[in-house]
Amino acid sequence: MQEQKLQSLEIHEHVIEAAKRLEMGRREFLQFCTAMAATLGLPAGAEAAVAEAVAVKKRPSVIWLHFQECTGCTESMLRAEHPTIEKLILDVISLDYHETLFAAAGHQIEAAKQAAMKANKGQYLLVVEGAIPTKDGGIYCKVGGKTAIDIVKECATDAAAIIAIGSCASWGGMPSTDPNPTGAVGVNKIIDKPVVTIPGCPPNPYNFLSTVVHFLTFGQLPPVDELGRPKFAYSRLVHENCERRAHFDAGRFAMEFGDEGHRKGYCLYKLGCKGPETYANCPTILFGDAGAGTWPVACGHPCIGCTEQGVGFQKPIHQTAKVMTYAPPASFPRIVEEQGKGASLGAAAVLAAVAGAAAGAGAMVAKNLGLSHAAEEAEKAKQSSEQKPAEKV
Ligand code: FSX
Ligand code: SF4
Ligand code: F3S
Repeated sequence: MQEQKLQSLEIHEHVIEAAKRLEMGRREFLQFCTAMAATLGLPAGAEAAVAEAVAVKKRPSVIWLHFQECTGCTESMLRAEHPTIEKLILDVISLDYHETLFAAAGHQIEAAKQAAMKANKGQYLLVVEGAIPTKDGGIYCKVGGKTAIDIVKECATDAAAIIAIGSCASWGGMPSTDPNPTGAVGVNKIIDKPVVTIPGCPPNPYNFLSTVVHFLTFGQLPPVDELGRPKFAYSRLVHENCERRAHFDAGRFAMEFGDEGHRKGYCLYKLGCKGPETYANCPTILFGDAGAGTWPVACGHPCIGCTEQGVGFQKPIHQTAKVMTYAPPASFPRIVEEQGKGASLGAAAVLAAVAGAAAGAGAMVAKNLGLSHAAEEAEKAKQSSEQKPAEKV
């Protein structure tokens, strides 16, 4: 049934055009839309709405501001090993102002920003990267003679939605580390509109892309937790999906960097891993598209809790984490829809909160995005030749 639906979409002219524009195969484009729908926790069939939105809808204008930060958020979007992720991001949005990426400078770029805000009044997405210093009237970060505080307020006034990208913009991040000399805070401390936060230092570009695709498909940003983080990405602890979890449960720990336990891939809890108190989908979504093992713990470094306010950049790296899942919680969330009332697409957009396993499915496709068809075929051939002797036994 699903297969048939995908086949009928494959010959849709908008899908053909979109795939061509993105230099992807039609099947690859639809796989991407299916993965995106799964990542967002949408019901079966939603990939058609996602495909239509990406293929047909007018790209939202984006005003992207930079304040106190290292530009790692932008770098993580643009430095994918293969060009696909940043190509997708730059295809689904119309980037009308971005200080790092724009060739223009000075009055020219200021004028471009004002023109974009005027032309897209009430419809543009405001993306803020970096913390906002509040001490001494906000003088520690100024652009074009205006403080970061004034710029955020000005740009937020007519924005349709606001995204704080990275831990700095979400809650102050690294610039707010004690003693926080500039009084750095997140965007939500400056304006009183809702702010969707995508923390991480840097954040995962796939989470940003999924958030924007949700906005494009449904005209609103995805459901968030009490800290403003999209639930599809931040509802599970790193510890829940960690590949070293069996070692934690069995009491096998690395005690020092480079010791036998570390070399064998044992759990990093005793080296200060904050996975047990950090909500993020790093182990399922991974970073870059280099394949398995591209996230901190898999590389042998403890999670420092970079997505978690009060943990990342606050708790010492070697301090052991508060374990929140030692005993099963008293109640678990429902994992199946009640019989009789199928969720509508609109309702699912609002309720798309429980996406732990689905995010894994999305990650698998995300991981493969950009790999050439030939490389995939070669990998498949290799796997099947490796399997053959075993079948004979
Ligand atoms: Fe850097 Fe972004 Fe960290 Fe902050 O990411 S990667 S310091 S979250 O604002 O540029
Ligand atoms: Fe993984 Fe860290 Fe949890 Fe160990 S403590 S299982 S390394 S997340
Ligand atoms: Fe950050 Fe921990 Fe993920 S350090 S990138 S939340 S594994």
